[in-house]
Amino acid sequence: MAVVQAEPYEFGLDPAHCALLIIDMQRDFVDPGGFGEALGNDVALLRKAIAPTRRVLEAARDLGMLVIHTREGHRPDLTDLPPSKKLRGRLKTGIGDRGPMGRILVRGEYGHDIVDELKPVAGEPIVDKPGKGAFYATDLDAILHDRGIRQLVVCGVTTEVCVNTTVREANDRGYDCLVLEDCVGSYFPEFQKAALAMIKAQGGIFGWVGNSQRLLEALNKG
Ligand code: TIU
Repeated sequence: MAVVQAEPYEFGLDPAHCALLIIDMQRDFVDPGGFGEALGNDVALLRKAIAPTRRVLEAARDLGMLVIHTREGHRPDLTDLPPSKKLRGRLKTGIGDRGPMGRILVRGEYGHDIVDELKPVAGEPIVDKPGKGAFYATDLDAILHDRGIRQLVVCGVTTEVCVNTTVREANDRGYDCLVLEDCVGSYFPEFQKAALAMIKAQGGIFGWVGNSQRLLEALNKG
C-alpha cells in the first residue's frame, strides 16, 4: 500500500487494485487547431496537464497497473449522438461536422484520437464513450470489476465536465477516486478551482485531490 498525501486526507493506494484512468486527452480538445480552440478556448490551459500525466502514465506502466484511456465521440453515422447534444450551442460547425482535424468527435477521425504524448500501448483498454461520464453507455464498469479494481487515479480533461461527471459516476459505483490536480485541465481557471474543491469538500464527498509529484513520491518514482 502506497500512502499518497492528498486532500482531504491521505489516499492509501493499492497498485494491484488501482487503475489509472486518463479521460479524453483527445486532439479535438487539447491540440491547437482542434474543436476546443475553434470554439474560442485557450488550449494551453489543457496542454499543461500533458507532461505530468505522461510521468504518471510511465510510472503506472512500470508498476504494471491497469491503464485505461477514454475518448468522447460518436459513431460515423451519428446514431448514438442525441439530437439534444447535436443542437446544443447552436454551433456553425459542431459534433459530426467536418472540422480542421476531420469530423468533430467522430470515431476514427484524427481529431478524435488521443494526443501522441499519451498514446495508448497494447494491453491498455480504450473506452469510447458517447457522453461526458465514462460509465454511461460503456463497458468501463465491467472492465474494472473483472480486473478487481476498486480505486482510480484520474487524469484528463476537462476538469468540470468529463472528469467531474466520471468521478461522480465512479463514486456512486463504489470506487475511490484520486484526482491529480496538475493532470486535469479546464478552459476556465475558475471552474478548475471549483471542480477540484467540490470533489474533496465535505470529507471527500466524491473523492480525493492530490498531485502527480505526491503520487510519484508515494510510488517511489518521484
Ligand atoms: N471531455 C470533455 O470534458 N468534454 C467536453 O465537452 N468538455 C468541455 O469542457 N466542453
